[in-house]
Amino acid sequence: MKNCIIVGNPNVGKTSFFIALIQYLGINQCEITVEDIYGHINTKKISMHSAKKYLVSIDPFKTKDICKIQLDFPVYKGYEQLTLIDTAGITDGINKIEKIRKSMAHTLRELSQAKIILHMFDTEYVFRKKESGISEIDYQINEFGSQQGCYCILANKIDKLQSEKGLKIIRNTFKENYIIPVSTINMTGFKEVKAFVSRNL
Ligand SMILES: Nc1nc2c(ncn2[C@@H]2O[C@H](COP(=O)(O)OP(=O)(O)OP(=O)(O)O)[C@@H](O)[C@H]2O)c(=O)[nH]1
Ligand SMILES: [Mg+2]
Repeated sequence: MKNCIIVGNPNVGKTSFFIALIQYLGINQCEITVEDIYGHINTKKISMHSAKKYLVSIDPFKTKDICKIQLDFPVYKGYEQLTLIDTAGITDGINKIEKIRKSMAHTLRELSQAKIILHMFDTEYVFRKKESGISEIDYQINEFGSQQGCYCILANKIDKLQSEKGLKIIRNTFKENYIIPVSTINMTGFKEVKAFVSRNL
């Protein structure tokens, strides 16, 4: 089965987007498989409403386990089976907290096996930090994804003030890549993401 992974720095909006994309596909309740850093696997039935409540946070490093959902993804003439994967945020350097270090290693392992890569940025954060808002690990994910093929950048939080300026910085930095501006709050960009995933299945 093909898989599609959502990766990026902490707090860029990966989990919010993961849940919103599932909802956008018309799924309101699903089975989420949670894989923790010790290799324990737990499957739970969860409504998208409670998923948002429990899995999203304003604090970074909220997601430490890998969350997967298997779904029938709409393609041109029907459906293809797809595993959609939400991951722990990754940053440069070696984090002091062991659990965070292990969760990042887990994310990188999943990334190396992914067929479709959605690499997310927070446009408003990039605007605030300018070019330094794009981390070394982002460049490395970009290089890996660009070689791998089915890779696109999601420029998230485009609803925020000044986010368009952050988007411009991302576009100037990654000129060769397909970039989709997204807002999970306003539900914009989802049609384009769906089309991108669909044509890579
Ligand atoms: N304005 C705005 N806020 C967003 C958007 N997407 C997510 N957020 C907010 O950003 C914060 C982080 O969202 P998460 O979905 O937990 O981010 P994450 O990338 O999964 O974070 P980690 O799991 O910690 O790596 C939350 O407060 C969300 O409500 C968006 O499109 N627009
Ligand atoms: Mg998360």
